[in-house]
Amino acid sequence: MADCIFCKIAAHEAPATIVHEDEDVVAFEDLGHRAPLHVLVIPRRHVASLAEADAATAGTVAAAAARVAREAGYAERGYRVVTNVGPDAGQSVPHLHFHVLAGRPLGWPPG
Ligand code: DGP
Repeated sequence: MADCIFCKIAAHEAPATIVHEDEDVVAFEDLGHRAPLHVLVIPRRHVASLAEADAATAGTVAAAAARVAREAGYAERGYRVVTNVGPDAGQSVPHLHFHVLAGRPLGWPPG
């Protein structure tokens, strides 16, 4: 999608610190860094949110999120994977992304 910042990151047309990429997904550090590990995992193909993703896309992104956490060393200690959908959840970028957060105790419920 032409004016989507995450599509541009996936196409290497905008800067990002990419920690993993393959033909289906790209994982890169979140600019906001809310935890020692804060990575966003996105599908390369533009999908606005989880509400519009098919099962294969959602599953591929979820599996990649777990892989990012595992490869960063948080499999035992734990981590959180969350995706915001729509305005009440605070979704600010309309391209499906799973946040992977780890490295500190994560409060529950989230704000
Ligand atoms: P959400 O609020 O769930 O839509 O999360 C969007 C996240 O995307 C937010 O934590 C900040 C991050 N973000 C927004 N623009 C950029 C960008 O250009 N580069 C990177 N690395 N992260 C971004």
